[in-house]
Amino acid sequence: MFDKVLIANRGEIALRIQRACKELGIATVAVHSTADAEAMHVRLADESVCIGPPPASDSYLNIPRLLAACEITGADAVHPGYGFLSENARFAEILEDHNITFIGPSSEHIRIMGDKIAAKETVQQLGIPVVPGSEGGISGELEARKVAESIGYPVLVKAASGGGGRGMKVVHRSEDLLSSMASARAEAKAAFGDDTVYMEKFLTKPRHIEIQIFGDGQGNAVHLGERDCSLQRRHQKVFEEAPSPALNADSRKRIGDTVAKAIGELGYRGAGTVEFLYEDGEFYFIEMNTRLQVEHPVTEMITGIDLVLEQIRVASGSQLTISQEDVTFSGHAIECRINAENPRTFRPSPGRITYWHPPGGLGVRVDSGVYQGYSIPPYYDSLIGKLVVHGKTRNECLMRLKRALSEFVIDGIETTIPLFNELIRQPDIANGMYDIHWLEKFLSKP
Ligand code: MV4
Repeated sequence: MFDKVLIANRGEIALRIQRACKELGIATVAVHSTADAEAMHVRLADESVCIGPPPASDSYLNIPRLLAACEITGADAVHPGYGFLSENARFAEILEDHNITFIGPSSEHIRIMGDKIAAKETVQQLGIPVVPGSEGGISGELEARKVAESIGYPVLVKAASGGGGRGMKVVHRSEDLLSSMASARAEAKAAFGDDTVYMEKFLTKPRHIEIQIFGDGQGNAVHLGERDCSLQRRHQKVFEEAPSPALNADSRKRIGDTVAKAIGELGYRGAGTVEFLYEDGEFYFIEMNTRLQVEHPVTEMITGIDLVLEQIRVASGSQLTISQEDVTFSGHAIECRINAENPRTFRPSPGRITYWHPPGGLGVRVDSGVYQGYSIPPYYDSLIGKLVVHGKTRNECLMRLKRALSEFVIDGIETTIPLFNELIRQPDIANGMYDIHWLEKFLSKP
């Protein structure tokens, strides 16, 4: 096991990782920018190192500075959290070259899944269902026409280096195909320096359902069920739940077993998420995330498995101690992302928290990195906390969520809490009847 872990992140996830380290008896190193000197993750760590000025490119994303912090403190492993360098294959590789363990998958698996075409080919070969479309990238106009005609309009042109919704173009009619392809290519070139694009059938009203998986890099892998993350705005998730109101136990087991088998064969190590679109009873792979995700607590609440603790264990060379039969699902969990933002426009609202009273009680978990009197700096993501609620049934979970939201008081800044108070009173949400477009439609109503 490691003696000392450096956490290359900030905010609630840095605290979350510290908690797992503490339970394992591992010392923690916080890194921070000058803007984060007063942050909670710095106060709670055993040691801290200032790694640069506020812009992330000069601090949390700066590999030489992070390496220096490892060197100074003698950390033997790095946990990247989510965002920042968590899916940077080069960072994982450099750490390994310096005999520091990257708590995550191999750099090779990060690289494959970062290339959306390679990812799709890889998982398809392992038996995971994918969206019908081009085989690999599209080179010529003739090929584009052929593929579009064979899968039928509407089609979606996606950037190979994209992901998370960047660099996509919907094409409704053959007349628009070539011009849309050209603009998708130009956008991809400008954004990622790579104009490779591929084509898929455009699914018009899917849900976003992702399967949490966990492997030990030695061929063993389990799935921990799904999360329904369909409530999103501009590709930012807002509200996530497990199990999905759209799945039954049979379809959960079928897709879960397929994914776990594939991930085991791949020899994948650590936590990962296989993202699907789900429409008319069918699953279609879109992407795989090779990191711990923001919404991982939803899975922890219904399985009782500490995902970060398991990440650290397998990174230190341990085999998976859980088999698929050991994974049991209990009740329902919902996460609301508490952002320092206007609840209607989502405009960031940094500033001082003059009053902070989080909810408590049975089945209520608040993961946050802030405190009363803390000033939220304007430089980073506006997520300041996550309210995660568990109940025996979805109904009990919703009742408890309503109660917890009513207890939550945050003064001095705007937050997304009022939006959640509104959402849980919508019949479609209460009934679990929503797709990936529901939230934006709701927000566009006067
Ligand atoms: C799609 C799609 C419809 N059809 N692919 C957006 C983010 C990226 N992960 C994939 N995305 C989509 N891919 C096909 N073939 C619709 C989306 C999409 C979406 C997906 C998940 C959650 C929210 C979304 C919002 C808009 C579009």
